[in-house]
Amino acid sequence: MDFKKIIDKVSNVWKNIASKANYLSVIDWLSGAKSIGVIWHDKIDGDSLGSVLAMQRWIKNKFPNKKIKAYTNRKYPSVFEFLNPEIEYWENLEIDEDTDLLIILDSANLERLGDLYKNNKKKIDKTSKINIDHHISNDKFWDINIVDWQSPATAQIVYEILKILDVHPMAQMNTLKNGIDDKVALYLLMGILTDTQNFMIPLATDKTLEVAANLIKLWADKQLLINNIFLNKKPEELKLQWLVLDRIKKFEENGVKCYWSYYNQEDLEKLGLDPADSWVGRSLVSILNQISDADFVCLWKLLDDETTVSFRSKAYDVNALAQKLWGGGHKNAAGVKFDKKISIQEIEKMLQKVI
Ligand SMILES: [Mn+2]
Repeated sequence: MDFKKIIDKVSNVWKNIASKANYLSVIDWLSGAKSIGVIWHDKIDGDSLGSVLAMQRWIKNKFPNKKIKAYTNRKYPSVFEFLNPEIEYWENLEIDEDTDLLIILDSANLERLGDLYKNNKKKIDKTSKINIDHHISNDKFWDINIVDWQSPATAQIVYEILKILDVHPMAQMNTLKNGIDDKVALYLLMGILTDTQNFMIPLATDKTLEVAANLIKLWADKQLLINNIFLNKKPEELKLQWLVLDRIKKFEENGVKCYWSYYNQEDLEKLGLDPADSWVGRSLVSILNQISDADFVCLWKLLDDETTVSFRSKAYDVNALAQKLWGGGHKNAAGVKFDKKISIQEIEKMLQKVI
């Protein structure tokens, strides 16, 4: 073990003590609220959905008399249907007027909430907010901010919080029920598996594996998640993979090596895949990241009215790069969304600008 690792361990102990105080304040806010809303960023992934469902169910278990609702403006990707998620979604969704506390999960800022924020700006601005997140780009300006960019998933932070609150006298007062039941554990494990790409990213540490082990001990069904999320592709999705791999291009600028590829609306329609389903094609950028000499890779999803690009790296800071294009995320995984179609010809020009 080198010296730096020892220093990191010691500073983590201090950090844990400091964050515990912050965790405990969450219970005061929860106890004081009558109607709670849980919201998250508009591109629903396994971590945001898992964190939301876990938080919602834990509050229901521990505070059965409180009203709690999870809201989103976008339908969750169909891959998560096996969970039968209990969330409210439709376009122009309005947050209930009686909501007196909002828990915002896995969202770096209010703009990331997308249309949900646009439609409910007044309500969201005036309501108390708890911010739980792991994006390095998080604004941290809400009433309570529990932000740890060293955590590989928001679900890992939610677990740390719920583990402490579970045995808090105020939570025990309401019910003797175990707040983290098998379903809460399942949702949290889903967040960790999906955001860490099954523990592959550098931020997945011994602590992450320990949390995952604890969740499995609490009866999270790991195999149910693996079979439904990772081993559940339609043949057409593998054909899309073939297209993406066939189109790989190398781009080098200032000594930085990038490999990129794309797929577009036409590809998806030809294959009978739903362009609105944000999960389709999602794992493909990780395959590009297998290229050994890539400093970073990116995959462009070119839809008729919207373009999203996902960046991945092994060490290169793609968050900094994405921020130059008004996006963000994490050091090794980041993304940008444009509200317009971008042509293939424009891609390298954009890359040239930001490298
Ligand atoms: Mn996340």
